[in-house]
Amino acid sequence: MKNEHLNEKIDQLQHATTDNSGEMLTTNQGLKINNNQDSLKAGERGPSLLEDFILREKITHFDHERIPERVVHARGSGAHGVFKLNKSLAEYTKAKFLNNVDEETPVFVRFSTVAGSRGSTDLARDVRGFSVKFYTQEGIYDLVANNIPVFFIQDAIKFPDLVHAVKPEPDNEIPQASSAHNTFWDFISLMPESTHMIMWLMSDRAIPRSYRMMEGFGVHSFKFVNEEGKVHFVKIHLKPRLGVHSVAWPEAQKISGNDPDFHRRDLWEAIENGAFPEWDFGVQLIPEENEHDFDFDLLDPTKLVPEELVPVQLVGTLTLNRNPDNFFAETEQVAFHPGHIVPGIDFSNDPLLQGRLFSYTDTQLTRLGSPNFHEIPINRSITTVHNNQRDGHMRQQIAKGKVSYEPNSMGGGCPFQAMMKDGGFASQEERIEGHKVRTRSASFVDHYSQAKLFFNSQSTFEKTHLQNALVFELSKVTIPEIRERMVGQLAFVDKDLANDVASRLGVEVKILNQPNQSVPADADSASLQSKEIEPATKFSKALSMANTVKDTIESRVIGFMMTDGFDAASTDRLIEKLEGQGGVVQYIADSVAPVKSSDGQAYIPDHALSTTSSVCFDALYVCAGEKSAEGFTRPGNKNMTVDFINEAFRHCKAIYFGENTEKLKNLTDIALMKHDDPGVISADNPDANDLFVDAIANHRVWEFEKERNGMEG
Ligand code: HDD
Repeated sequence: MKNEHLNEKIDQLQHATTDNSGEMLTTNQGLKINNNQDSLKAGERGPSLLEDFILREKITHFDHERIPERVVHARGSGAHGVFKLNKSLAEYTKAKFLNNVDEETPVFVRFSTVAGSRGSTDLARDVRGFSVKFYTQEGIYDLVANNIPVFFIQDAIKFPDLVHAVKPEPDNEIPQASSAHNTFWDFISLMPESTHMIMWLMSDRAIPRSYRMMEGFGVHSFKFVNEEGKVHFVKIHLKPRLGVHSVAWPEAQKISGNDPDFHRRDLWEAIENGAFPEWDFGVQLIPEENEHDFDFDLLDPTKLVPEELVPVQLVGTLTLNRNPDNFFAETEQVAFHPGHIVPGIDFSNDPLLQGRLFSYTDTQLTRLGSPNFHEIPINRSITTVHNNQRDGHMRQQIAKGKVSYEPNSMGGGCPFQAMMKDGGFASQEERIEGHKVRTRSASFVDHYSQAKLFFNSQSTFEKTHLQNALVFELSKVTIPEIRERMVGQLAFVDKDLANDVASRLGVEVKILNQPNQSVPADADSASLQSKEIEPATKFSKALSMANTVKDTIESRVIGFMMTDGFDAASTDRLIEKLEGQGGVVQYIADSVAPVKSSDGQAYIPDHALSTTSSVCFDALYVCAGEKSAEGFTRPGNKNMTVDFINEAFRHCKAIYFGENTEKLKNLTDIALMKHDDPGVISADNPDANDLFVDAIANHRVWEFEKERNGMEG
């Protein structure tokens, strides 16, 4: 499968790829090794000898295998793919890869969580990174994006504070991969500018079902510059073809125990199975002269541009179609940088972006250990690199000749500067006038109106989840003043939200006229205190996951619960239907020993009941047959069967009972439901198979969550 997706970058990587098949073992110097089992000793039972260069080389290399993990976004997974342009943007940008329709640009994408260490769980409540390296014909363009369109802070100078606050606390290094602790909320409660981002972080966007079901956002306003020098501000979007979907928070916590690699595995398996994840690449374009047309500042990274004001134009497709050959060489060593741009793309003066432009090269020097990190195969441009930079640790390129300076005559003046018409990069000329000041623009001071816009745009169940998340997180905060201060912030977003959270935390809602501690010592703090403002845009459909794609079951995992004697004919019919639409069917049984159907066929289970959990499936089918109605029969498994179904039920998944399994259904909480629930399907309905497909595509019946959890009847 892998070789089917060759492109210029993969071809380049293959020159650096080794294959051990049929080869003899060697040292790093190419010497063939005769014994890899024993060290060289003075006598059979004597001490090992210093002379043993084979032992020393092997152990030395091993001792140095680890490199520092990323200071943020340490936990990640990557894949290769391709970007295809469907609609030319030549009117707006001269970037070639955005000009030529049907041109394909190789990409490498890395998804990540932010706060956890390299080995932490995928299902943490967290922002997800979504970095795309475009290997264009004009050099590398990196889109270093997140799955949330805004950020916590407005100025890069606060980034170390933010990260220190969210990372494990420095005295005991607890908790891992979690924002539910004192230092994070202490900081946030004193940073009103984070409020909008906090709404997103507490929403289900922060617990995605899959990397393949997340949006990507460039966050900052960047600039597009066309051939004539005309400038547009641009916000970049990636919209998943499978829709935006999440898991439930209690589910996320269990997945973290059952399969901490859940997202990594999901991405890997989807690509191996040929279910290539796809995103529409979209842009919101704002002519430079309209910069000030909004009631927020385009340079403020805590604000989004509502799609109602500027629609997203879909212009390309991003497809991931190849897993890496080696995690460390590719996914770990890939180095992204928002400053890697090509002609036709430029930076805005967003102070968060400006600080990022320094940080990313700097961090690679520590992480990858050398200014030559661009020579690591995954980081290499597909265009050739010519300059007078020389030497440094681990230099790969062999630059010929005596000349390593410019201007020169000895090298014929080469390498020479490129004219703009030949693709030479020239920064967009921008008139800047001003005093040298360390201050925040007054246009950045409204911190609540888009937080309100986000909250008000959520469906009822999404608001409930968001409230529950705040209660969960703040319940882990042990300092009452922090809880109180945070609830005071929430009151600026929505009074009912603040009241609900406060009552469940046992604190009072006080609209604290607190000093804004995120302003400089000498500033007039009142002038920088965010006012309570009504958002100009009151509702934005694109902000709610309830309005996302719900017409495909592609790559959803459906657990078939089977016991000996189950009905093969109806099971096979359903499998054919589900797999025909891209669903992934997995068998769950008493144990992994083969299960025999009523007509004597053997089915090999993918999981034993005790080795998996319902949280790892999108939907369940109880195979038809009277024995299924008894539940799994191995001692102790009957209760586990009922618990398994009940748990899927509480998490609002589609559950389908095959013929003659009513008895089992009646043992579960489903029997207590008073209303018809489209997520519970019985074989006596003639359209049962179709209804099951619809219910899986719908992702979850969140509308029935309260009733399914016995909170409403
Ligand atoms: Fe960052 C990594 C995204 C603000 C400093 N960042 C990193 C990655 C993503 C982002 C996706 C992982 C890259 C990978 O997969 O290797 N960062 C963002 C977004 C931001 C943002 C969307 C705001 C809009 N970041 C930000 C600021 C700073 C940094 C303000 C510093 C001033 N980010 C870094 C870093 C990292 C990083 C320390 C860690 C590892 C790396 O760069 O390569 O330099």
